[in-house]
Amino acid sequence: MTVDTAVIATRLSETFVAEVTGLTISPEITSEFGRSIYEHYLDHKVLVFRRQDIDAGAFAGFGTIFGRPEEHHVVKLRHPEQPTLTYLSNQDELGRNKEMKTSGQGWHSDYSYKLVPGGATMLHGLEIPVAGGDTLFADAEAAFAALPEARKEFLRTLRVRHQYRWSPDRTDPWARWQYIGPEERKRTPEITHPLVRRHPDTGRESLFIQPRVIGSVIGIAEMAEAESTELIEELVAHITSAPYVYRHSWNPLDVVVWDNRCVLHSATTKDLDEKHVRRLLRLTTHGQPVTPSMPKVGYSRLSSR
Ligand SMILES: O=C(O)CCC(=O)C(=O)O
Ligand SMILES: [Fe+2]
Repeated sequence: MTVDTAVIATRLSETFVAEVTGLTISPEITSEFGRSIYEHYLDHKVLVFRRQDIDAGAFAGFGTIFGRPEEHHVVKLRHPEQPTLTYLSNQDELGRNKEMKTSGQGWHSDYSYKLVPGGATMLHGLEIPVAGGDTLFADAEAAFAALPEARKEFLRTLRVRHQYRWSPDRTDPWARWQYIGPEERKRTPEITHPLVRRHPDTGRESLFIQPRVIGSVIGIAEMAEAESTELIEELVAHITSAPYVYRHSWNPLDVVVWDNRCVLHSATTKDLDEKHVRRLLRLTTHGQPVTPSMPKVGYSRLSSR
């Protein structure tokens, strides 16, 4: 773990998640402490900053610490002045359809169905209900580390088939496939990623898998469907079991950033009544191609842990 006296981070969960105290996000903080904040992000995987009464510009600028911010491909979802920001809301606004209000529900890593999946995702809680609407996080790196060596060796040989909004059963109300048309399907072809990935900065390995329906996962490549489904369910149950899960209960003005390269997350907004307004600003950064578990060479920051 890196020692940094300028930025204080306090662990909130056994294996990951820290709260950074004593700073208010600003362009100066971003340029002066960006590097040490990034180091804490690598160490803790999820960072929480409380009471950030900041504008959209400061939030967008802060996001550059965690990678190159992505502009959302749906233009009408973008913030009017900051194209790298979008709103996440359970209200009817900004062209959000009913389905998108709960689209973060269910375990996933952002944009895992893309050839280059997401890097960081950062949220700013603008309006937060008094109860409900928590976000769950699971440490897919600690979950992998805990497996027996022989199991790790086997899992390292596997690849996973992903496709945007894929679902084994299109009549399932959770099957998002039905919301996209043939053109969008063509633009989101099936791709495969290694099941065990190495973090591009730390060199640490993690499980890159999520539930089939929610997570746009077709199955394990070259494995019979029943066996593949069983393995996916077993791994997801392991990653999302109590020792590896942190529940973030939002307060207004919280900023939370997580590393999609080693962490799964899930919204819990499905049962949140619309009269309890929940609005957050969102920024994501470009990730890197998913690298399989090769020998530990060439990483910028190999952890000693
Ligand atoms: O609304 C939430 O709690 C999380 C939403 C989500 O999955 C995301 O922003 O990527
Ligand atoms: Fe997400």
